Amino acid sequence: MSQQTVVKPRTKTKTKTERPKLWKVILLNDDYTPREFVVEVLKAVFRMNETQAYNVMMTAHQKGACVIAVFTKDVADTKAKEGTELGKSKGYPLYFTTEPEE
Ligand code: TYC
Repeated sequence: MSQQTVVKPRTKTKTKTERPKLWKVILLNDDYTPREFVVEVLKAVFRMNETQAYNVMMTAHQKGACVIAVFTKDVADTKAKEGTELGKSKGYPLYFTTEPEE
């Protein structure tokens, strides 16, 4: 008795779901916001400890900007706004911006 293998063609289509792009939150340096205040904002908004916050603040201070972390777009926008608003509430030009990750 001969055997035959029947191969059925695939009919279902698989949809590949791409992961959402992540966005960087970037801290920009300025000449007026006190260092200690920048550290407090980083701790409050980005849940950093004192050392992490100090290092990020100093990097921005020395290089002009520092990437803080990456988030989904919504979260990145919200956190950047929160940080910027905290500075504004004290009359400081502290500024956080966002940018898509490559
Ligand atoms: N450059 C500010 C100062 O000398 C401190 C500072 C650091 C401000 C980082 C903003 O993102 C910043 N007082």
